[in-house]
Amino acid sequence: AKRLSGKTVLITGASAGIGKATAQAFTEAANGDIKLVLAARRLEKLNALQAELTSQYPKLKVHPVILDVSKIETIEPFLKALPTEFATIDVLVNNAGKALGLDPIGTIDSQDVDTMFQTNVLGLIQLTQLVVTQMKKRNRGDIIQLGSVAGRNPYPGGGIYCATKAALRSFTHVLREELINTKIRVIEIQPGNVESDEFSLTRFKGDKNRAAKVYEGTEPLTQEDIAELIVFAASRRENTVIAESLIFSTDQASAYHIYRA
Ligand code: 8X3
Repeated sequence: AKRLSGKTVLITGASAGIGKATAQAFTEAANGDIKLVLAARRLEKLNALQAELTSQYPKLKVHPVILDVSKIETIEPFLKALPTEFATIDVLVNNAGKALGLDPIGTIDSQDVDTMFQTNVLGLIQLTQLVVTQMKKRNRGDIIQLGSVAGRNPYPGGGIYCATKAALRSFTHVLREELINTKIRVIEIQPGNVESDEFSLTRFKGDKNRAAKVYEGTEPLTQEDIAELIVFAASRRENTVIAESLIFSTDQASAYHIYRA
């Protein structure tokens, strides 16, 4: 889309899953006329993604860079070190995030509590605060948050994950209110079950059988489905904000209602 042309898009968690699919979808939608800052912990994966994308779109500009959003103190230096060409962020996709475990409250590993809050909440807040400051100076920009149905319908076993997504939702809502007199768009995408590269594998700490069970008997959404929605939101007319978007496969109606054939 012409509306994306020449923009700089920063995607966190870009090495796999929804983040990776989002990098691909922006590239295709802009026909390569876009600049991507691909941030994640695993640089090799980002380099491979860069090679894949630029082989199809030689004009595309990609900056792969290491970032662990759970290390809050590294976020400001990461932004300051961006090459000039990539330093003005037009679209921030706060995608990095994870669920760890489904354990009942009282038995949740305290390291998991910290990791989920640091990644899904504290890292996202820090990055948003820094990027919104530059966006305010230009009176433009899109902030796209990866929320979840879990932020709206908390479920047993989701004591921490659901709380992080509810925190994200509240923070994002306040941000949209505070930016009412600007052209900055604040967008929250709330997926239900998505069979992405690593989400359930990470939740169950590598247990493939438990991860597969999440999607058993359903036809889950894919990471590409979510990426399409993100790109759709970012490519609306500049006066239009897809403020919140809850997205399910047809066999899901809430966090508690999943039809299994
Ligand atoms: C992912 C959806 O239901 O596994 O955020 O929490 S769920």
